[in-house]
Amino acid sequence: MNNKLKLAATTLAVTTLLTSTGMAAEKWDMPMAYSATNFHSATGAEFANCVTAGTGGDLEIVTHPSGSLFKGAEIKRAVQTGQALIGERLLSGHQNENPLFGIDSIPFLASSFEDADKLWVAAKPHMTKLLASQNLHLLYSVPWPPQGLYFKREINSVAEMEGIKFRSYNNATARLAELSKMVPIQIEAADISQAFATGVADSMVSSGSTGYDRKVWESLTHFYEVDAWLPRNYVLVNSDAWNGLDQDIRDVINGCASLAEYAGTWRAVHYHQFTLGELAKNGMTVQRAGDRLQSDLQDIGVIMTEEWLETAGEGGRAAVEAFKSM
Ligand code: PCA
Repeated sequence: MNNKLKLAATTLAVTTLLTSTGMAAEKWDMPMAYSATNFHSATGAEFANCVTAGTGGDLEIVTHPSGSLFKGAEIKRAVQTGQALIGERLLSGHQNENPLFGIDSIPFLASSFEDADKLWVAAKPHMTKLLASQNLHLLYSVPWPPQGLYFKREINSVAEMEGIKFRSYNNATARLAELSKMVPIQIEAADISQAFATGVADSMVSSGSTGYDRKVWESLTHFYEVDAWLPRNYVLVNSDAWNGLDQDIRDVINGCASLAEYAGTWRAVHYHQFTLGELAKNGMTVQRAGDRLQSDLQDIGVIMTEEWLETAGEGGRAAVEAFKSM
């Protein structure tokens, strides 16, 4: 066979194969902000496989972790505008746009997995509505493990935190820094190993999971369990793209989304203890915050809760009321 003929034969064979196995009619790239090894990214990858397999390849979803397609701060806009049709984002990163996005980051309002689930149930209708008004369809949401404090030295009170450079990831974390007289610096999780290694920041509030994923023991020494809140990641779909799908495809996506929410939450619970153990194994001091530090932080929590409720609007306040009555 000459080369042209060979090419034509190969093309025909490939086309026949793809047609007979159900060729991917549509491909959606799914930007995600956190490292591939992170449990949210692993859950997202399984969700994507579930949809691809469940639709027989009619809709293929391909995840792009580590902010490789869009950085965390860009993902929501990318999905809103259709540059990506699906993506995962820490919505509290958009609290300055609407306080409701920060409902999961109010210190000590919901500080266990159980309460975080209840808060999610209470907030979901309001969040769904808000996102719908922004051309976004909310698919599923998974919590991060409880947030604790990382430092480069022993800390026993908020007074001892004065002047420390503090890595923040949303409004609430920046406000926490201000109220404790630290210096907030907003940095995406993907960039924190570098920030700590070069002294751009010396502390943060985050989960054991992020400390483990980013190997922060290379720079930091102490993790204090505070259980301040459990922020959430949310998987969003461009509303036009969602509305354009056949109902049977949407049914598959919804099924995979429920599974992902359940599996991701399960992972968060188990990953929490595992990652705290790993921080300790790698030389960090891991312990509950002392009474003084904990009560200082509770005082800050009271201020932040009041501030949030003042700005939250009816939807936010109704969600908090509904949560408290559960
Ligand atoms: N990790 C993310 C958000 C919350 C968490 O535990 C971060 O530090 O950016």
